[in-house]
Amino acid sequence: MRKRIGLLAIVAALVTAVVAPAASAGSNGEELRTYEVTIQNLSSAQPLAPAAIVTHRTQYKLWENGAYASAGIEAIAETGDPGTALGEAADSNLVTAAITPGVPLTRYSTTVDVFTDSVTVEIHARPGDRLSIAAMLICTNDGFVGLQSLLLPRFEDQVKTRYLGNYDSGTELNTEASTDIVDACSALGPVVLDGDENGNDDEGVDSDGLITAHPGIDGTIGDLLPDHNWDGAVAMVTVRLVDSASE
Ligand SMILES: [Ca+2]
Ligand SMILES: [Ca+2]
Ligand SMILES: [Ca+2]
Ligand SMILES: [Ca+2]
Repeated sequence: MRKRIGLLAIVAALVTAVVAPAASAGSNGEELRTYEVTIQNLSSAQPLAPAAIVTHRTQYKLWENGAYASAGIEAIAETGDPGTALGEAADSNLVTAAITPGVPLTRYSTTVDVFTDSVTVEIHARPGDRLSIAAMLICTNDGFVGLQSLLLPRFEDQVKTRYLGNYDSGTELNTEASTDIVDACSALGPVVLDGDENGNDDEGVDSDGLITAHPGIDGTIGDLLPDHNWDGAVAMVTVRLVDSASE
């Protein structure tokens, strides 16, 4: 029983804030649509932290390849917590809804305690809205999977499926050292790291780079191993319009 509580506490540390929907939508009389969003972990190497899922107008950017990470994306990439990013999104009048499923995704085809490798949520959007997603690659210094501005399906039962890209937020050096990696990597990852549970140093290894494609895990320079490296896409999203005229 002690082990179970320990795991849940470690995983709960990934989410300090459960943010309500931005919910400014529909105030100008536009109908809200309801979408079903499923995120699937495809990787046996990397668990994923709770995602930030945002519906928004075209001009809004949750994150952008080649740009600086926002404080919210830095927090997602370094700690796994989507709360700051969701708060930033909810403050924008370009955002319709900003939510998190509030659960991590285990590695492909595995279950750890109450957690599994996919999650489905419903989210509201306005006609013409886009969908963006970011979630930490847990066994990295500052890696995340991201979807950028997918145009939502227009017709009921129309399904869109996309792979998420793997990115480095540019905000922490890739030491691959256990002291710099969130402890949930041991709890949910492919191997228990030496030295965990020992926290997560984000300050001593700060960097000031841009968001780029993630170079992957070296597996020899720190405590991370080749087992933590991935080949291709780590996550996939499936989006379906389930109700074109919600309140
Ligand atoms: Ca940082
Ligand atoms: Ca980095
Ligand atoms: Ca650690
Ligand atoms: Ca760190």
